Amino acid sequence: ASLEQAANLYPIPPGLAIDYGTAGFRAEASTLPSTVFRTGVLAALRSRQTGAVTGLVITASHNPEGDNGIKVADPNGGMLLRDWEAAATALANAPTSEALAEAVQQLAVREGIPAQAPSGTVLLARDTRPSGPALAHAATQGIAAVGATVEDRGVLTTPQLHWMVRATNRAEAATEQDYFRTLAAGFRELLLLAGAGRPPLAPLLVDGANGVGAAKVERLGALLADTGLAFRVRNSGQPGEGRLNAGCGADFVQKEQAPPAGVTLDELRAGRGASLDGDADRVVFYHCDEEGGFKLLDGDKIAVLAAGFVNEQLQALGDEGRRWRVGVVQTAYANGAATDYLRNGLQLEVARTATGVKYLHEVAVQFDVGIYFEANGHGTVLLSAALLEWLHQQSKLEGAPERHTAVRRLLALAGTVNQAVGDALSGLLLVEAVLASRRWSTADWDALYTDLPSRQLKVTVHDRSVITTSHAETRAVTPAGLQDAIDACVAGVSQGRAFVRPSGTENVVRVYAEAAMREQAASLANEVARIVH
Ligand code: NG1
Ligand code: ZN
Repeated sequence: ASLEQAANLYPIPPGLAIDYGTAGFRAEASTLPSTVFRTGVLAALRSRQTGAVTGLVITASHNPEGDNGIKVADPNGGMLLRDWEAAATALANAPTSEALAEAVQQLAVREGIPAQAPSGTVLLARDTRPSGPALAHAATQGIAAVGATVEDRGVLTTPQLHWMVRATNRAEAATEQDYFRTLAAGFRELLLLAGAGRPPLAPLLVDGANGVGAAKVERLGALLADTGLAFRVRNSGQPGEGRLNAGCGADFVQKEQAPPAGVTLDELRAGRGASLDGDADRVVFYHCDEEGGFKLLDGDKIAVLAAGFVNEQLQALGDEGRRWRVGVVQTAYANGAATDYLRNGLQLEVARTATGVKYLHEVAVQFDVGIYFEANGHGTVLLSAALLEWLHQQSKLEGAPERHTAVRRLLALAGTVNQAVGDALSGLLLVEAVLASRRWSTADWDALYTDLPSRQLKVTVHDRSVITTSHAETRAVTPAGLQDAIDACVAGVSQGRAFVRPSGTENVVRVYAEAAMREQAASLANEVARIVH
């Protein structure tokens, strides 16, 4: 009865039809209280089932300030188990409080969730959106309505909360301070191992998207000031700066291939820049190239940089090092030139999955070092438990200095790089540390391979679900004839590639095209968009 009573305070808005989607619920904020309350219930039940803490983050990531949403962190710190996504959608859409109670009952039976103890614990956080506090309250009420405990961690980035869930369940120190200390310690070690001759770190412009990441980057920077690391934060969200994700942030910069508000090309001549998204789980880099143009270094470039570094360390460990499997996981949006460089330049295994980091993560954990980044900058580097244990053993043995360095570098990487989910703050440190170790400029990094020109378009259609795909979304299965028509457009285009897929987060169909020449990529995208219309 108490669940129903509590749920009555959060009635469903008329006509609501909401889906858990690729990375949680997302909508205009005023429509969300009932959904957030019910997701609180769900996260509590998942905690009770597993006897471990789960997490909730109130955020709509790179979407406009008026939107909000909620993401669930599973006990391992990753995203909600996929089997539970349908349950999340069912609870959110149950038309009445009675129907909600019934859906909860069914879920409890199906999943074998104990009725009593353990009651469950949920860690809660939110980004800086004005609608955040009220929605956090709704989540708290949902968690409490099924007798679970909430630990409100306040304003955090999405990856910070995921990191805390993972650490808590591993019985490790799990406060925000511990998070910063762990990342910073790994970075310090990597810099130390870069040796005495390394040039000082160049200042890095960081576009905080006017979101939660800005203040967190400042804190991380303060902790590492003595290393020479200097973040110059723009779009910090302070009074006088712009609005969240408006004309700035990783999504804007990646899609527009242009500098964010508050950053000029001139400034980029003096050093590189990086943009975070609204909840700081994505990061992309950029600089001003020799011709004076804006040049993006996206998630593919980060993956290549990380993969080359990891690979080199394992090679330095000889036959024993080489037996560990390194794999890079990409989506269809990965630039063809990046895939080619990984496979043929670095001779690494490349796997391809559908869009959405949860799919990439699932494949990445099957490797000893799994590197995954979406082109949009969302990703991480995961080291397997077996590899980490071996590295710990190796670190205690005497050995050649190069060997020791390689072992320590890989161990340090596992601390610097968030092992739960993709994390923009980790991404900043990873890139700075690898560039320093290699004594590379942004231009050196960028020169590893040249992106094929590409173009992305959005097409609004009456019903995007008529498009279904196969082969990691690179082939259209329905409607009949669509794939043949796309093939006909691509035929004859030098290095041409194009695909369409329904977005999992917006009511649009996305079109992607790449080709040897910029004009060809653009016209290929336009032609394919015309077919979809
Ligand atoms: P959709 O809307 O399904 O394309 C977008 C991004 C994904 C992922 C999710 C979740 C692109 C092309 N797609 O998904 O990579 O980040 O949002 O945030 O960038
Ligand atoms: Zn995000």
